[in-house]
Amino acid sequence: MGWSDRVAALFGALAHDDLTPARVVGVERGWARLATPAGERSLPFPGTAVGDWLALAAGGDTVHEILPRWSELGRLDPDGTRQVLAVNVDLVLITAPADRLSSSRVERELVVAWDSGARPVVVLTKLDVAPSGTVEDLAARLGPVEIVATSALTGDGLDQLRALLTHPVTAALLGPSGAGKSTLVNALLGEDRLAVGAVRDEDHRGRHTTTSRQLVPLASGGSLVDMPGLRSLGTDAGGDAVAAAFPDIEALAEGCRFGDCTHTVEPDCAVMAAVQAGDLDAGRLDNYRKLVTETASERTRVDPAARAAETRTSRSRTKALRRLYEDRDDRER
Ligand SMILES: Nc1nc2c(ncn2[C@@H]2O[C@H](COP(=O)(O)OP(=O)(O)OP(=O)(O)O)[C@@H](O)[C@H]2O)c(=O)[nH]1
Ligand SMILES: [Mg+2]
Ligand SMILES: [Zn+2]
Repeated sequence: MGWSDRVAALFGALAHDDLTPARVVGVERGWARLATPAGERSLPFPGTAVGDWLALAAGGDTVHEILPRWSELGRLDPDGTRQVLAVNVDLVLITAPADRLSSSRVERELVVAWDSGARPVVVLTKLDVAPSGTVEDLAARLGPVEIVATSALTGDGLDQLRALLTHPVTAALLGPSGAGKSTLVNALLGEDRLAVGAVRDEDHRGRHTTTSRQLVPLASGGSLVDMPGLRSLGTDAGGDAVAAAFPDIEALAEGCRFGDCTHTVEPDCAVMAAVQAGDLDAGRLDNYRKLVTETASERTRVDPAARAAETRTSRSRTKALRRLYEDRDDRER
């Protein structure tokens, strides 16, 4: 379940005998479902999230400590409260269904994913029903992010996913209801373990089949958090997460006349010039502006504790970004 040198070091730093490690694989109404060396068990323990590493005290009946988290995937729910979805995740798999593709939703999910401290990978699902050119169009819109095109039906792209999901990687599936997240987990498992539900005929929306988050170990060595599809995905992400999701616009902005150009009304705006020249999708720029405004206004409402947490995750985010660019350099070489 993702035990690694990093977790061993965090655990060892507790300098306390008689502790047992455990990983939170499910959370329900104040109870945490745990994977422990002695098997699965549940403890009444609120305040934890799927993916947490715990140190259990002797006997294993009480939680001595929650180990420090290296990433935290979260959202602002519709009433503005921060909801933690999964923690200690290395990869966020953003599932985008070909039968109901929304590039702006994927861009929002990329911002949320970068803000978590984990690395995002876009997973196009239902490739078997994708009109031709779907992958190319999506890649053109999203710029330099990794995209894996999959079909649970034909098996396309599953090996590519398995290659990402090796030990000790923990990944989380983010995406709308009906995107095929649980179907993908079943396909990777090779068995129908998780419930899946048909989408509505008229608009291909899902019916919210999955109702709780759970961490599932895979034969490829990694583990995967299946999540319920989210209707809304508000975010107070930091500016660097927005920048990471829109590296093309950030690069273009270097050429604007004003350092604080908003790419709306300013003269000599290199970003608007790129749209005019057909080099940048106008919808992408609109969505970028929207996300910049939304995240900035949400951030002004956050409390000091949230701000401190922001500083903590930004360090791992920088590392994740550096890895992305190193990966890309490797490929180009
Ligand atoms: N054609 C096709 N259909 C698929 C594929 N993957 C999933 N589906 C269908 O999409 C529908 C939704 O799949 P689910 O796996 O339940 O979707 P989900 O993302 O888990 O949805 P929630 O649990 O509601 O968030 C089901 O009818 C699946 O059979 C695929 O690769 N190709
Ligand atoms: Mg599901
Ligand atoms: Zn500009």
